Amino acid sequence: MTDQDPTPANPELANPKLANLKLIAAKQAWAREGRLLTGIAADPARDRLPPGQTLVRDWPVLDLGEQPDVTPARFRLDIDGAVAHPLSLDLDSFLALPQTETISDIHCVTQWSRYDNRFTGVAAAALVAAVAPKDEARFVIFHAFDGYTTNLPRERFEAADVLIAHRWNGAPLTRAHGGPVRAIVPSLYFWKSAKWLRRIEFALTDRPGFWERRGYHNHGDPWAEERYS
Ligand SMILES: Nc1nc2c(c(=O)[nH]1)N[C@H]1C(S)=C(S)[C@@H](COP(=O)(O)O)O[C@H]1N2
Ligand SMILES: [Mo]
Repeated sequence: MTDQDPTPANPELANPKLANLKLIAAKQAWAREGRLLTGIAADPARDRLPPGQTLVRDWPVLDLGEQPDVTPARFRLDIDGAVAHPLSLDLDSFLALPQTETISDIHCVTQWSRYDNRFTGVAAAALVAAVAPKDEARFVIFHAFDGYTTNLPRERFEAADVLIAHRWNGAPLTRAHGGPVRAIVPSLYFWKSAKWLRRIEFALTDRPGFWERRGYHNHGDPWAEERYS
């Protein structure tokens, strides 16, 4: 892969299993063909379901097929890059930060949406206040324990609804859903919400992540149906 990132934390991602390679290739082909695009306009003030989405009640699991076992001992969250005060937190220090609860809707690019997810965690805005990014740091890159990356504009990350979450609907996040700690960015398609979060990097320049380099939209607003680039 044409990886502009440093070496993935997990060598399995650099060398995924055959079944996973096939899945990734299939999704890349969908992106090339513009599958799932409806072109229907939606108004978030009036509608709750973005165009082309279907409501589900369960919570599907989607990832690259390698779910890392992030034990409390292995867990580390670095918040660094173009910041004045970088942080490196173990799980206890992360859980000791002021906690916030949000209720948000999930919109996945594969066309399912799930309403009213109650997440508990640390507000992204609180982390921003703690590390004091430089003014020129316009982008945020999430890095995950499975080697996954995804990018977003800093103003999307700083929004009040963004959470670095460790609980969902009252229970600890399961390993399948990215536990112990994942990002939740409700205003963008769910591929931007990195599971098994390892590092939050503030960057001066934008750097497309795993799916963004494979044909997914760089920004990913579900209301504008920004599925593919
Ligand atoms: N670390 C990591 N985060 C990830 C992914 C991944 O493969 N690895 N997949 C993304 C995609 S494509 C989706 S749709 C959501 C799925 O989250 P869920 O399995 O909790 O529904 O996680 C996103 N975050
Ligand atoms: Mo996805």
